[in-house]
Amino acid sequence: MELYLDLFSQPCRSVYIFAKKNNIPFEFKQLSLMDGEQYGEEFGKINLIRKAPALRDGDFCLAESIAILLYLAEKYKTPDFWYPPDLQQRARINEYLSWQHMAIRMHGSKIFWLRLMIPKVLGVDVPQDKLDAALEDLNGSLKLLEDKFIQDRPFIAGEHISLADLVAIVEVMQPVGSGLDVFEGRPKLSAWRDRVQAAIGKELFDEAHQIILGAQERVKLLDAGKLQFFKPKILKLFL
Ligand SMILES: N[C@@H](CCC(=O)N[C@@H](CS)C(=O)NCC(=O)O)C(=O)O
Repeated sequence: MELYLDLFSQPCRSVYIFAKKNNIPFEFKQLSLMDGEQYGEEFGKINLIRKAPALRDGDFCLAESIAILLYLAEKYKTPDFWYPPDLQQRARINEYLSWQHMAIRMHGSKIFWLRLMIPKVLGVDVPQDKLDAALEDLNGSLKLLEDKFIQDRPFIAGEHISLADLVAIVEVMQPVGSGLDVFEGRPKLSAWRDRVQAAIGKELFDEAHQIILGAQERVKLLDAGKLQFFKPKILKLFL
């Protein structure tokens, strides 16, 4: 089985951590998003959506991180706590997985792009009012993560880590990669992060996040000229 991944990407990190943590055998196929490899001919045959992560298992190709996580969980019969059979626990996880795309994911990614990628690609700083508005959205999502999804439980679905926590933590770490400490002043979120990190294992957590936590330095070294294919997307999505 092949997994096409770039650990700069949050959904790639969730798939990577899940596969490694559960000792699922796979070939790591590095797909460099910054080099535009998602637009190459070879990757188009794997995933026409042209996003990472993607999976190939024999003749079977699959896109979308949540679908990939569920495929891996079912195929390799991973421990139940990741996606419990209990109706309401599973519903709680599905609720989080359904919500997060347009909330934490969208707002955390936006901060990462506004603070780090856009100044690099366009050569200009993003206006402060855009940054303030994006931060307000992210703060709103983080508050919902704490108040609605974590509440006073150790993890989103209760006593154990689940796919919901895994998908949540990788997204929460994305703005951190741009130098924004989202844990400051948020003891509940910090304590949850510590529990998720311990459940995953610090070594694996750190390995998966090494690239994003070094993003400020890495982005400085990128050649802006080679990133211009991102410009239309930036103008449409972020500015
Ligand atoms: N809903 C998809 C999102 C995948 C996605 O947006 N991947 C981004 C990286 S985080 C990507 O491949 N972007 C490349 C591009 O847009 O050119 C999933 O969960 O897998």
